[in-house]
Amino acid sequence: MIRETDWASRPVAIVVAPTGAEVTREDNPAVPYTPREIADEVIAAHAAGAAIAHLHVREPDGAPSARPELFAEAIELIRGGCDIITMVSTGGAIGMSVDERAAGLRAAPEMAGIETGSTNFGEELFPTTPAETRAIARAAGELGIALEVEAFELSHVEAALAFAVDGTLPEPLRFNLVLGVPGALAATHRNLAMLASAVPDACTWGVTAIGRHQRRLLALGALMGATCLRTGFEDGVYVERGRLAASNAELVARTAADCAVLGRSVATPAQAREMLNI
Ligand code: KMH
Ligand code: ZN
Repeated sequence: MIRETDWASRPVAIVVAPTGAEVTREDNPAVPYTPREIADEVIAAHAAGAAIAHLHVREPDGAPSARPELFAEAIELIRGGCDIITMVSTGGAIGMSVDERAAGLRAAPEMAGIETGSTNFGEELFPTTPAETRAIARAAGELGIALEVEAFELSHVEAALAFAVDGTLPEPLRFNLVLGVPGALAATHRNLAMLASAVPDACTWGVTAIGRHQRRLLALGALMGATCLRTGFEDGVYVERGRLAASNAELVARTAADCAVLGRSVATPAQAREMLNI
């Protein structure tokens, strides 16, 4: 955590989430599906300033996938092109079993996201029981994979702190504060302040904001001292009102430019590893 008086003293790590599980080429024709397409988008995003890639994989027709070989192929291709930090989702897609959600761990990423509670997700339920959090944390721990808590609600931050106390989650905790999922916390400055203030000083936190409020919420996060700011097609397909982003790299470049205006430099992957204690 950056002390409030030192808010501009450390660089900010831009996270690119290139494909997610919900957006499709009907939303934006540039959404990558195959491991090669995902890797090319990530390598270009790294060149534009991204330090971390948050990965989901897809079947060739775009359906969200839990096949470990697709994660492994994407990560191998990414590592062949740049030194970005690879992070797999264990949120997966609505309806996946916990085993399917954990499939990416077998591809030896540096990091994985982890859910510490349940929420509505649009019209669906996105459930994660305490037993499922423990199972994913155990699998990641055995493989030496660093975890980031995906917090969609205040209760997810509080549950993660309890999981640190009982030893389920290793410290220091890393939080991604996720705003704007319909059915969960809205993307407002009050909600960001509320979540960030629940994170203890010893932890790091970043911001994800879904949809049209993303740019404003990431800027607020930059000013509040966030360690990470996430962008990419998983979170929104427009670069400005009415204009689709041509690529994930365009979204990363916009975020990097906004950080420069706000007085935050952009972290290299090596700097991000140091800040996140990986
Ligand atoms: N696709 C969502 C159901 C995560 O990556 O951890 C879950 C998700 C969150 O995208
Ligand atoms: Zn995700």
